[in-house]
Amino acid sequence: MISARVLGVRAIVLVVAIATATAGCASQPGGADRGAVAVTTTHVDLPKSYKFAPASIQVAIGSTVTWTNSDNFTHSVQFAGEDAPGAVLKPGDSTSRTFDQAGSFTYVCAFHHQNMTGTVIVTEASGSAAP
Ligand SMILES: [Cu+2]
Repeated sequence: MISARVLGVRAIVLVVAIATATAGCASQPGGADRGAVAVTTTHVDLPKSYKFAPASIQVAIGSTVTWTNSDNFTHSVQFAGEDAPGAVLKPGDSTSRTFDQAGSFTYVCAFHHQNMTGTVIVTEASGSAAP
């Protein structure tokens, strides 16, 4: 009888462990985004080669974000729903955009959209970290 009770406790522990693991997975939609944590900044660099850094940023509503092309190639910043190629950035060029709406805005480089994608997360609360 004692062994049966121990087994029961173990079963409960196992169930809790599985539930915790499942909850952990559910909080990370996509899975492929692991490591792409949004950085709080208004400056995105385009370093060598073919990338936005950081690729995912978070800003307060009303912020102006600036992209600077530090690469040796021409790139662009084209937001979803915009005509290609969006804002074209030759080496050394920069472009800015002000975000007056909260939300998650994705963009690509129209010339290298398979390698170069980015996201701007605009939060309602100014200056504080959103949940
Ligand atoms: Cu590009």
